[in-house]
Amino acid sequence: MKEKVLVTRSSMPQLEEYIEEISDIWETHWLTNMGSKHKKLQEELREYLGIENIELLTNGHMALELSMQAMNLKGEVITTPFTFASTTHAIVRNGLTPVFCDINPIDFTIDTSKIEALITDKTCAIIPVHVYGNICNVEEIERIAKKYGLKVIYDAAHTFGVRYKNNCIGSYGDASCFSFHATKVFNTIEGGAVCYKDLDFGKALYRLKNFGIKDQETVDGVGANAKMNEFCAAMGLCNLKHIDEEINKRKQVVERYRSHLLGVEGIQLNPIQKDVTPNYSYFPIIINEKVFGSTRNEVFERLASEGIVARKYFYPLTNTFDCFHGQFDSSLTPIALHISKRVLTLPLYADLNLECVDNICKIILSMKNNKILD
Ligand code: T4K
Repeated sequence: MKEKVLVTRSSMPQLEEYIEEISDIWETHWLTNMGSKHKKLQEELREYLGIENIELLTNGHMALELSMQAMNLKGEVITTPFTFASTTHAIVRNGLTPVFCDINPIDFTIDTSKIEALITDKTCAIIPVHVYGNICNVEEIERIAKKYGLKVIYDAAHTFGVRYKNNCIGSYGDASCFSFHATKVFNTIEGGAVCYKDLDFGKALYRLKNFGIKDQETVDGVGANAKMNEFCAAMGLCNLKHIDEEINKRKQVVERYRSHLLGVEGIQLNPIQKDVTPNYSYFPIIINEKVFGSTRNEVFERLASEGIVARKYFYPLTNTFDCFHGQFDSSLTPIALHISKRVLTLPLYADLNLECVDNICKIILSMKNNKILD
């Protein structure tokens, strides 16, 4: 049977490289709780990203949850529903109320022209998402946040290595939360990090990731456990050595997709953003069925029948999730609703064969003008 092509595949170092990196753990028996690999990875990331403050955590979700907690946020938070469950769940799990702002139809990030109308006297923060590695309008968000005295926490789960005007994307806002999950451009198996400016916030975050423990006899916060362990940090140290090469390989894949799909009527591609150094983390396409002649779901099914497992990231919108029992009205975010019904994220990873990309595009293009819809 032909091997399936999945939406992504984790990047891994050579086995020998990882074994070498973890071998001293068998001498030290130091497995977790901010050990030497944790410290080394933190240092190396600081240098690689060109950022002053970074805290490592167990995953991107805890990065979000604990960042909100460390800021002691209360009330309403403006965010978008076109994202992974994590963003909205982190808000709700902090006892905060998400107020959903629509996205813009070009890069699918928060539509900054619609933020101010959603601000009330209960609004405490804006939590925008750099979705697919596309960066939000950070300058406009900063202007609004300053004007209304709001905190800004970016969900930067997709944006490892992305730079804007040559600055690390993590240097914008009060905090930026990265995911180092297995499916991400840079992975530590499971992992995450927060880049931040305020040192007091950093101290609070550090405590929260370690049960609120200040020292062996003082616990001054009700913390969680979100410490990155040494095996995850070791994976990060190995993967970081190859990250530029990995991103470059992803670039080749993206360029191959674009060479086939750019300009095809009824297919919208992810934009190339001005002044942005991208990381090529996802390859979403938006299928306008009326022009293309097949729906997103038909293309999804057809690819699946050929063993190609694309994904509908991000469908359904988080404001339609069953767990919220109809609490939110997705018709108030019409662009997000429209895009979520038409988006398909195609397979993308560093070692994806370029002939495979040709084949995926051939299948998609064979579905053009399948039928004319009214
Ligand atoms: N904010 C945003 C905007 C996010 O997208 C995410 C995570 C977060 C916050 C939270 O960050 P973390 O707490 O996860 O660090 C996947 C990932 O699990 C999730 O990290 C990611 N976003 C989301 C967009 O995608 P699923 O449920 O689609 O994963 P799954 O298991 O279906 O895997 C997708 C494909 O990845 C598989 O078909 C094959 C490949 N894969 C998967 C795993 C688990 C591998 O190659 N290796 C693996 O180990 O959520």
